[in-house]
Parts: sequence; C-alpha cells; structure tokens
Amino acid sequence: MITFFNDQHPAHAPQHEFYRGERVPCFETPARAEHVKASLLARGHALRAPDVDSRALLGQIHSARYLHFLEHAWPRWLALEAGNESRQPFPSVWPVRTLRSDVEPVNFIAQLGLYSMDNGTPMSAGSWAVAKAGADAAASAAAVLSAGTAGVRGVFSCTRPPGHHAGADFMGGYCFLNNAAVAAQTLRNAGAKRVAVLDVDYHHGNGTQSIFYDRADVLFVSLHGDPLTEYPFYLGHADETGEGEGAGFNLNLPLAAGCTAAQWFEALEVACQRIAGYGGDALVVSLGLDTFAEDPISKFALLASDFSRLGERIGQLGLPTVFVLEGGYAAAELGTNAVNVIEGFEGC
Ligand code: SP5
Ligand code: ZN
Repeated sequence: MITFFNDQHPAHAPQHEFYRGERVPCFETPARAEHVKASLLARGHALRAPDVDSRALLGQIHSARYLHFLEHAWPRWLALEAGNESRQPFPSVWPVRTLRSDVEPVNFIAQLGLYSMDNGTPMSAGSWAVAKAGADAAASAAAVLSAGTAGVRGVFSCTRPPGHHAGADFMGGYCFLNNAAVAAQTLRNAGAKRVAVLDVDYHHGNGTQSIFYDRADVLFVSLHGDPLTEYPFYLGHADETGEGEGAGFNLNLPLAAGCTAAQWFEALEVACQRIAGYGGDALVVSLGLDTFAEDPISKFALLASDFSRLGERIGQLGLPTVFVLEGGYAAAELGTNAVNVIEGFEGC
C-alpha cells in the first residue's frame, strides 16, 4: 500500500508522563513508528515523504489561537527559565465549569492548561514540527486518494504523535493535531460529498467527534472502551448522536473493558453497516492498534490475526480509504499488527 511516512517523527521524544502520581517513561515512543516502518519495508511496501503542506487545512480544523500557541510553545518554555530544555512543561490548572476560556491568559502554564484536556500529552523540542509533518502526511495520503490514481484504493499515513484526541482548540491523549480530521477535510475539499470516519482505536476519538459533531458531511463512527471506565472518560457514550445538521451522523459503540474479540467484531459489524448506509464517497480509518491483547494500557483482546480480519472487513466496504495511525503501545508488535490491517484490506 502507498504509505506516507513522517520521517521527522523521532524529534518528538518527550521522556516521561504521569501515571498513578509517578513519572513513568512515555508509552507513545519513537520506537513505535520505527517498528511499523520496519514491517512495511520487510513486507514490500514502499514509503513516500509527505508532499502536501497542511497549513491551510489546519486552519479549517483547529482554532487560530491554538495553532499559534502550539507553534511557539517550545521556544517560550525555553525562555521561561534556564535548564528548561531538559524539562517538560505540564499543565496544572484548567478552565473547567464556571471558569473562562475565552480570555487567553498571559502565563505560559495557564495557556497550556487552556489548550489541554489532560496532563497526559507531554511535549518536547520537536513536537510542533513533528505534529505538523504528521498532518502533512495525512493530507498527502488523502490527496493521492482524491487524485483517483488508477488502482489506488487505499493509502496509509504512518505517523506519530497520534491525533484523534486533539480537538479544535486543545491537545490531549498524546495528540496535538487531528490527523484524521485533516484527512477527512482534504477529501471534502477535493470534491468528496460525504466522508465517513471509522475510529477503531481502544480510546474514543473525542477530538474527531467534536470537530465534526454538527456536520452531516462527515460521519463519525467509533468503537472503544466504555468511557465510564476508560480514557477519555468525558465523551464517547452511546447517546452522543450529533447535533444540528450533524444530528444522526455520530455513532458511538462503547464496549466493556475486557470484552472478547468476538464482541468487538460484532460491534465492528454494526459500525460497518452504518457506514455502508451513509453512502459516503470515501473513508478515513483512525487506526489505533491498542485493541491488541498485549497492549500495556488497554483492555481489549484482539490478536495479530484479528487485525487481518479487520482490514478485510474494512476493504469489503468498497470505499477509497485513508488509514491514519493512532495509538498502540505494544511497540514490538505494532508493525505486524498495522501491516496485517493494510494487507487484509488489499487482499479482500
Ligand atoms: C492515541 C491514544 O491511544 N491515546 C491514549 C491516551 C491514554 N492516556 C491515558 C492513559 C491512562 C493509562 N491507564 C493505564 C492503565 C494501565 N493498567
Ligand atoms: Zn488509544
């Protein structure tokens, strides 16, 4: 499968995140993408460099003040105090209910809280450049598909950091820029009337849902761990069905942590029926692989062979498809699992 690989990704390399009150090594590591790259090359898939500048697209998905913050965050952090190049900024205060988010404070950490949904999205020196290059990869993949090149049914955007938790004006869950939303909007801009997004990451794609919640031209369908017990906790329930023109164009299929692969595939079937009924012109798959049984932070039970089956089922939808890499933290197995999906898709 044609794959756009964000080869700048190693420059996004924060050292630690918080877990149960302790600082622990990041789960979302450069090794993840390197394992996917190795499996792609070993199995004969050529890699391309992103060739679309997503800047204008980012302005269609994210707020101007959020993009401005992200782009300048690291140099501002360095300017705050000597030694900050070896420290990571974390938010410590957030504008929850009754507090104002319309006035941007001057204080850097207060701004970081304004533009974050959690303290679980660590930043490093290269984060902006790498996230931007990842959005370029997603836009490049969608552009190839839109060009209608003969024989191209699927394109893969292989990048990190992931994107589906990032909303119009906030980061979260290791995500800064919403790559899947960029891909969907690229397809719309190129003439697709309707685009479906299928999010199969273990975690609900709250950012993608919120970006398209009031739109009928992008259907969002997600299967994920029940937010009553699983991150991102505050979105992803079954009663979230869209609003305004988007009413009826959002489908959440929460599943109990610990559910079986058979139960997961039953939900996938419901998701696929909805997508087939939508009559879209193209599909974006938020390809999280943290549904894997051995994932260190998730509680579903898919095996390597199940990812081939997932790719086949997606292929049966018969839609031009952009795959965008999201989560998946069993790094050594990530390559096999990702390539199983895209080869399952190609083989069906
Ligand atoms: C893109 C993506 O998959 N983001 C996930 C962000 C999850 N962040 C919260 C992690 C909470 C970890 N809970 C671990 C329980 C392990 N026993
Ligand atoms: Zn995830």
